[in-house]
Amino acid sequence: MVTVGAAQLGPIARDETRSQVVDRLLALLDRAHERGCDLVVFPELALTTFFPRWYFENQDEIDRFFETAMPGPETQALFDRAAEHGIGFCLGFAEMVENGGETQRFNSCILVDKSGAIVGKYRKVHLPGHADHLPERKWQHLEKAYFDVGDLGFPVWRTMGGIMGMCICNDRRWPETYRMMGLQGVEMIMLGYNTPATEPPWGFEPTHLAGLHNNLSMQAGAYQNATWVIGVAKAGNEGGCDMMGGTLIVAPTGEIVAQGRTLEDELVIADCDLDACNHYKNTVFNFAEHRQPDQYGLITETAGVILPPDD
Ligand code: ING
Repeated sequence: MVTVGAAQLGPIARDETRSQVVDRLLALLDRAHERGCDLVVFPELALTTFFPRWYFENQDEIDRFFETAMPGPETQALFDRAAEHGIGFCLGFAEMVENGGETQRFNSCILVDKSGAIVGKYRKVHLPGHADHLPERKWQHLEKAYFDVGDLGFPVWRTMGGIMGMCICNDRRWPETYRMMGLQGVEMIMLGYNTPATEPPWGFEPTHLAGLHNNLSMQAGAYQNATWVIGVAKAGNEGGCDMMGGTLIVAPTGEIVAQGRTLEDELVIADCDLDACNHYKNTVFNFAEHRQPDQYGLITETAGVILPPDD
């Protein structure tokens, strides 16, 4: 049994300092401790505002939002408090690394165990939006410009008494994400998201669809891979842009067992029995027994659609 605290964040202002944000994360950790949580899941880019919504002229303006060390001077307090409480956590942040003389930038998250050790890292694979500045848009969505595509695949780790995996935001909309971890026996997938409520990257959509697509994606991923899914929002009005809430905890049955209510810092808690995955993993979704991978070639052979020949 893992008692999970989905630690939703309200808006983070563009000029909010790292230590101001870390203070908010510490308050959520303390509350999680009071409530007996084993694990806390923070959102995507939990240390800064969602900066890809703006176009920046030069790189050093963008780099202000990145961490060059994790833990760093301002985030060490988070690791210390979590270890003090004996709570593991998942944290999303913008990661800058030097790799063979080249600077790489990723939309990343880490999994830290109850001792404060980093046991896993994931780098976002599905980067939505557009690579070029689109001045006619009310909001940009420049993740393709600001981040490299994640290069760590979809790993899982044995920790917290189970098999844990992570993904980030847009990843949750792609069934491949869940299945890659499902094929490694994952029992809990943690993810954070920053999702505009009314203005997706391509323009207006009826507002009720944001919630439907959020829940649909994660409930399907959970059920079809017999895993828990923890989805945690950065919510509220950030710099004028309304971000959806909808933080939720989904059981391997696909049922939502706990849901956020607000657009602010909010801890959503549920007792997650990892053994609840076993029924479906051994029956409906016993992959070894029922899947026919030799029939699924297209799924990895092509990125885009291959239409049938014109008649
Ligand atoms: N944000 C959004 C997400 O996938 C988006 C992009 C918004 C896609 C609305 C579809 C609809 O939730 C990030 N950061 O990936």
